[in-house]
Amino acid sequence: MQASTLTALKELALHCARSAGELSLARMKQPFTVEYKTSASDLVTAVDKEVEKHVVETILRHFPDHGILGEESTFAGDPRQFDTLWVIDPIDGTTNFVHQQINFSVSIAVYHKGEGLVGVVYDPSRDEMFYATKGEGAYLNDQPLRLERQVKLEEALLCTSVFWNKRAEQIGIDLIVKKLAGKVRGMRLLGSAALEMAYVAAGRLDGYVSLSLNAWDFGAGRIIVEEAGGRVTTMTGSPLPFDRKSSVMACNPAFYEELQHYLNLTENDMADNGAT
Ligand code: 2AM
Ligand code: CA
Repeated sequence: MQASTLTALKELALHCARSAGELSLARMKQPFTVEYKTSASDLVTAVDKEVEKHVVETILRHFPDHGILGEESTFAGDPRQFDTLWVIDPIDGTTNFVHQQINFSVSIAVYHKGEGLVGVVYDPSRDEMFYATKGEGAYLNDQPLRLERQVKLEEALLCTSVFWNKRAEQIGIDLIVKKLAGKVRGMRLLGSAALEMAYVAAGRLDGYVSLSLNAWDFGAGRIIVEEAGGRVTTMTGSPLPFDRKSSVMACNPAFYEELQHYLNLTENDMADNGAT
């Protein structure tokens, strides 16, 4: 890929994230409809749908042959049929958007033949733009992000998500809540996976572990953490997929090995529990 193409992708991703965030903020001030997707704890609003439509139209106007994997899009085909795939979540943390009006984000990633090229996570309520381009480092509002502090596992502040997949719940409760929370300095749960991963890159959190996330929840955050010098894999240490559900472990590199060893989770443990 040419450097000029990479720059064009980055610029468009930043533009889309900012305009999507501004649209969410504007719509938040007016009444909007909230629907249940699968249950009362799985929400979608008219704003999620409108913002995603706006982002998709903007991308396809510039790059009509690119693919899009978006949370609210009814995507019928195989995402791998496209060389270049945009993985987007118009509002990551919809429940926070509805209840708190803070702690939600726009997440936009660009993958080319499975390789993460651009990741952008924008928090419109605080006007914080986290972004990274492959090989060019990670930034928060143009300030470089670099995970240079040597953090020990017992000094780490970690974050997790609720355990969406019922069958993954047991691993979540046994390993993350009971075992890990007692080992580290503290555990948090903010409710936007993309933002939590961006915070790992920024050193506000030292690590993020979660089961059963969707590709659009971690697609951008993963690139930002890696470009900041962090480690990102599944919870069993495998490379993260870019186009399907997965568990996620993203953290300061100083304790990554110790954390993997401490959890000692095998692919069989995951499979036995139907977890990802
Ligand atoms: P969302 O708000 O875009 O749905 C909350 O802890 C995190 O989990 C958010 O990133 C949220 O994304 C995501 N999430 C919500 N429902 C989910 C589900 N059923 N499966 C996986 N992730 C989900
Ligand atoms: Ca969403």
